[in-house]
Order: sequence, then structure tokens, then C-alpha cells
Amino acid sequence: MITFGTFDLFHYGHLRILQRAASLGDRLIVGVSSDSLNFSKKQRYPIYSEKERLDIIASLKCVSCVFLEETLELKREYLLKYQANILVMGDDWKGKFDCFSDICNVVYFKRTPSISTTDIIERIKI
Ligand code: C2G
Repeated sequence: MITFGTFDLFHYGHLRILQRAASLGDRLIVGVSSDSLNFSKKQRYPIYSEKERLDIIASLKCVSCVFLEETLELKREYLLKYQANILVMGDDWKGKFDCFSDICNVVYFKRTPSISTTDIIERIKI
């Protein structure tokens, strides 16, 4: 299995999707968005640096291997390189990765309700 994400301010929703993805097989690979990819997607840099985010994800029991996702355009190459049989994403991405169903199964899990990095940032600001 493979999944992708920023995983900034690592929280319970992140943990849950990784655990559910890992439960589908025996090896979960995680592509962690680079700082510059994040800036291009969200017009802001993550709070935690890419090295910190990679280290946190790599230390989880349910994760076998991590790599830095440098650009969205290489998704197909990453899937082939890591021989992913299942691509898992949260349902905020529903339909967006169906174009890869020719090379792997694409599964969307329900997001964990009531938690997100953006919410955490907003709550801390108050
Ligand atoms: N997630 C979740 N429940 C939440 C919050 C996040 O299941 N409450 C899931 C998202 O759906 C995603 C993963 O956790 O599958 C990582 O979320 P983000 O760090 O927000 O990832 P994002 O910036 O959407 O990056 O190429 C795809 C991107 O790299 C995904």
C-alpha cells in the first residue's frame, strides 16, 4: 500500500488513516509532501519542516518506508517505483486519483471527523 500527505502538526486523523491503510496488507509506504510542494499547493509552508515530518511518519509502527514527494506530477512514477498495489487517500481526495486505477487499486477512506491541521492552527491562535 502507498499513501501521500503533508502530515503537518501530526494528529489523530493522520494516525487513523495510516493505521487503516496499513491494515490492508503488510507494507505501508508513505510519500510525505516536501515543503516546496506544500507551498505550491497551499500558499504557505508547513509548521513542521519536511525532515521533521518524515522523521515522525518513519517512526510509526504501522509505516514501513517513507520518501519525500517533491511534485504531484510524479505520482504515477512513485506508484510504479514502489510497486504499490493499493493507493489509499482520505475522501477529501475522492475521485482525484482514479486515473491510477489502471496500475493499482485506489481506495478512499472517510476522513476522521472534527480534526484537521487547519483547525488546530486556528484553535491555537484564539
Ligand atoms: N486525513 C484524515 N482525517 C483527517 C485529516 C486528514 O483521514 N481528519 C487524511 C487526509 O485525507 C489525507 C491524509 O490524512 O489522506 C494526510 O492529510 P494532509 O496532511 O492534509 O495531506 P494533504 O495535504 O491533503 O496531501 O498528493 C496528495 C497530497 O500529498 C495529500
